[in-house]
Formats: sequence, C-alpha cells, structure tokens
Amino acid sequence: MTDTVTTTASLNKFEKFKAEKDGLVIKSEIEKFAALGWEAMNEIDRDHRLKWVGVFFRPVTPGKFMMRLRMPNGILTSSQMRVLAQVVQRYGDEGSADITTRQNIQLRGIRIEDLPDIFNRFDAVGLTTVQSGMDNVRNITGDPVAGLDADELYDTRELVQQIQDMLTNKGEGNPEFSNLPRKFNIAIAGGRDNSVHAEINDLAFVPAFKEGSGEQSPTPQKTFGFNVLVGGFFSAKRCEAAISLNAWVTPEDVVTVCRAVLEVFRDHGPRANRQKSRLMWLIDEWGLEKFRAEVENRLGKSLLFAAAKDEIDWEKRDHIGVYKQKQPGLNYVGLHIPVGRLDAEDMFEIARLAEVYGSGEIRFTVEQNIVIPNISDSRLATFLPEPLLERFSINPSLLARSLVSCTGAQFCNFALIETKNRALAMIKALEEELTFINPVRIHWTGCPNSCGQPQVADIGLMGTKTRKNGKTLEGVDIYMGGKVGKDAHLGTCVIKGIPCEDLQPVLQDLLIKNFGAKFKQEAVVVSNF
Ligand code: SRM
Ligand code: SF4
Repeated sequence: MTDTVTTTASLNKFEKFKAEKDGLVIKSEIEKFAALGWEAMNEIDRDHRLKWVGVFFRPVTPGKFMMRLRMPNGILTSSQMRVLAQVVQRYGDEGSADITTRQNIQLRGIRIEDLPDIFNRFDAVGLTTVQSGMDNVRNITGDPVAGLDADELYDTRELVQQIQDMLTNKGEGNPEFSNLPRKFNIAIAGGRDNSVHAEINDLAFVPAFKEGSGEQSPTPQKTFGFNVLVGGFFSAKRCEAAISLNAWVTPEDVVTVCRAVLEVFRDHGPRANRQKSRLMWLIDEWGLEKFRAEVENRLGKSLLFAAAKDEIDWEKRDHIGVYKQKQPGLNYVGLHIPVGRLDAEDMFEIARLAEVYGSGEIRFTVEQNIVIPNISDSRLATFLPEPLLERFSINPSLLARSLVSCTGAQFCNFALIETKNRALAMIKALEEELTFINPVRIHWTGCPNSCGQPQVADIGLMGTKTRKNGKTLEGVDIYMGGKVGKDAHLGTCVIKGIPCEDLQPVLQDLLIKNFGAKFKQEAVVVSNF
C-alpha cells in the first residue's frame, strides 16, 4: 500500500472504515436499507458508504438525502432529464436539483425507501451515480461545446466516456478504483479557451501540438495531443494550481495514462492525514521526476516530453447566448440558470425544449448553466420567445451572467454561511445601484472547501464566521485576481472577515475601483452633459 502508511494504527478513521468494508458493497444493500429506514441504519453506512453510490446523508435535512449523478462531459438526453425531473417531482417543494461546478447534477429531497425504484429508473435510461462521492474520481469534465464548436481542437466526448467506463466498469462500479486515498478530479480541454478549468484538477489534459512526432516525413509534422497537468486542487488547508507533468500524450493514450496515474495515487498516495492526501501531496513527497517515472512504470513505456506550448490561447467563453455550430444551419443556445437551481417543472420544460427545438440533447457547463445544441436556424425564431427563456435568459445582466455559487447552509453541513439565495439577492442589490461595462465573475463558496471555486473568480467570496460588536456573524473572506482561460491562475485572499451584513458597500467599492462599474445616478449625470 502506501509508502507513508504502514500500520493500521496510523490509519485515519476513513481509511479504517474503508478497510473494514469497501464502499461499493453498499450497492448490494440498497433494498435492505430501503426496508430498514434511515434512522435504523448503521451510521457509517448511512453517512459515508452510501456516497459510493452517490447518495449523501444531509444532516441539515435528516431523512432527505441528496443524490449526485455522473454526467460525462456534462451531457444528458431529454429522456434522462425527464427521469431526473420525475424523481424530484415526487418530493414536491422539498425536491429540487442543482447543476454543479463539475458539469453535473445533484437531486434533493430523496427518501431512502425510494432508492430501489430510483436506481431502476436510472438504469433504464443509462444514468449512473456510482463512485461520485468520497474517495473516488468525481465527474469527468470535458468541453461543453465538444463536437459543436467550429474552432475546437479535439472533441472530448468519447474520451471522457471511455475514462468513466474504465474507472466505473461502465457504471457498474469498479473496486479497482473505489478506495483512493482521497477524491480525485479529471478534466479534458478540447477547445482553445480552457472551458473546464484544467488548472484546478488533479489530472488534466490540455490541447498541444508536438512537432516531428508524426510519421517520418521530410517536412516536420505537427501531431495533435495533450500536455498533461497534475496536482491541481483546493482544500481548506491548501490550494494549488496543477503543474506540468512534462508529458505529452496522444488521444489514444489518454485512458491508459489516467489509469496509470490513478494506480500510482491509489497505491502510494498518503493515507495518514486526510488534510494531506490529495495527489499534490504525493508529488511533493516524491518530487515530480520520481512521480513521472512511476507513472511510466505503470504504463510500461516512456512518456514523451511536453510540447513546447499548449493551445489555450483564448479568453474563456461562457457559452450563454446563441452560437453557430460547425454543422451548417445549426446553433447551440446557452441558457443562464441562476446559481444552477432547478425545480421539477423547469427540468421537464428543458427536456421538452431540447426535444422540440433541438435533438433532445442537453449539456451542462462548469458555470452551472445549460446548453441546448442542434437548434436549426429556422426553429430559432420560435425557440427564443419560449416563456422559460424569460427566467433562463440567453442575455442575462452582466453580473448575474457569471455568478456561481456552491450549495451553502441550506443543505450543506460544512457551510459557514448561506450562499445561493444570498448570492442572488446581492447581485440584484448591486445591479440596482450600479451599471457595468463587462461581466464580472463572482463566485460564492460557503466554507474553505471551495466547491464554488472562489480562487478562479474575479471576485471570490468564501464563507467564514466573523466578529462585530461582540457578536459572531456570518461573513466572507474576499478573493481577487483569479484568471480563467488563457494564462489561467488562481486568485488570492485580499480582505478577511467582512460581515455579510456589511458586504454590499465593500463589493460596490471593489466593482467601481477594479471593474469600471459606476453608480447609476452618476451614469445618468454623465450622460446628461
Ligand atoms: Fe465539493 C465536499 C458540494 C465541487 C472541494 N462538496 C463537498 C460536499 C460533498 C460536502 C458534504 O458532504 O456536504 C458538498 C455537498 C453539498 C451538497 O449538499 O450539495 C460538496 N462540491 C459540491 C458541489 C455540489 C458544489 C456546487 O454547488 O456545485 C460540487 C459538486 C461537483 C460534482 O458534481 O462532483 C462540488 N468541491 C467541488 C470543487 C470544484 C471543482 O471540482 O472544480 C471543489 C474544489 C476542487 C477540488 O476538489 O480540488 C470541491 N468538496 C470539496 C472539498 C475539499 C476537498 C479537499 O481535498 O479537502 C470537500 C470536503 C472533503 O472532500 O472532505 C467537498
Ligand atoms: Fe458545502 Fe463548503 Fe462545499 Fe459549499 S464549499 S458545498 S459549504 S463543503
């Protein structure tokens, strides 16, 4: 097993319960739990092992579980969306869904007694939740406009599906990769704008051409492949952008490289302290050379060195609006879903729109929005006035457009503050006061776990507790300087402990000083001259 862990005594409590019973065993016990009820369940099964099948006990709403799906490349069909809608519909006002920052969806309000039926429905339409939580590989992200974008360098869809199939045994569950030292994130960028935030994944592939590695030819050949990045992650204690593995791989080698990296992490990753278990900690301990050599060992061949430059040379697109596809006469349309929250009716309606106007396909973005592809030129004029697009706009206001928020206190017990509702209210208040010239990417996250990725934002707001007049209040630490797309880098904390009740003027000030916002009155006065 690991280099750093040799005795059971030094294992943390998570490693101990994983060693006692693999999380995947839960799959065969669902009927039993459904009959037993959540209150009578073994606590470790209920609170932890169920996450191996994507079922999350919510201490904030006991008895109403969350279910996290897997959406390879963020793509689903209208029939799948309808099944997801039916599931949350049965819970009335308590049921809802959230598009996540990993191009994925989570359902809320789930009762344990309904799990057998829900899993049957998922099976029937090819949906899986397997290995989506705890010490598993999370949803694999790919370019949200893969196969649609005339400028793409590689259509990531097939590769993402192949990696998912490899690590989940085609959705059945794969015990080879169900006991990693910690969670693990994989992303593949296929376009020029790094739509997947490659830099914040444990393992990422970014497009890059290699000279002279094609077939022998008198003129130098340029072959397409990917530069490999490793070790990116956020955690409460430490955040790191991914670093180059100094390796370049062809698309054909991507799946085996994923397997090799995961095997190295599984067998050697540190397991003693969960705060120090992500891949970067192993790379720190070994050094990049040794890590790369061990990956080569597993691969059974040498890796080529990284291409001199990668092809990420565009600013990041948000895909909201109407865009021509590479297929003549077809368009993809990005709808803005405020903080990613959907109810059952919305989901049925999105499924209907995708079927009536498109090809029945729906996609998610890491900004928690939706893309409906394959809408013909001739259908656009009737699609755009559809009532749902009044709420899920193709042209939202500049601040709302880029707003991202994690789950926060409404459902997450790690949260130090409420996020989604507060984020929406704050945007509304700021837009009432100010005018903007460009979108400003504001990300909210309820605690230092950083699920809402404040470090990639123009302005990132991280929940904290703060003191004012002798009282403890909900507050935020403010991050700035996150850059996405070309030359992506992480933002840093610039202001600490602002009480949420005092946040609006602080944000106003930042928006005016750094992003060209103006008070509305001032804008009117200026335009009168
Ligand atoms: Fe996350 C744990 C929600 C993306 C870092 N995350 C959690 C849990 C499961 C905690 C819990 O049990 O309550 C949250 C579930 C709350 C709920 O009820 O929804 C949760 N994370 C989310 C989602 C839903 C946020 C969102 O609103 O979009 C995202 C689900 C993605 C998915 O579909 O799988 C989500 N989480 C992220 C990201 C962003 C990303 O992947 O780009 C990060 C930072 C990147 C990273 O992981 O390196 C992230 N989540 C964490 C961490 C800190 C990990 C660490 O190494 O310390 C935790 C806590 C943990 O794992 O111990 C965590
Ligand atoms: Fe929960 Fe914290 Fe993640 Fe938000 S950042 S979903 S509050 S764990």
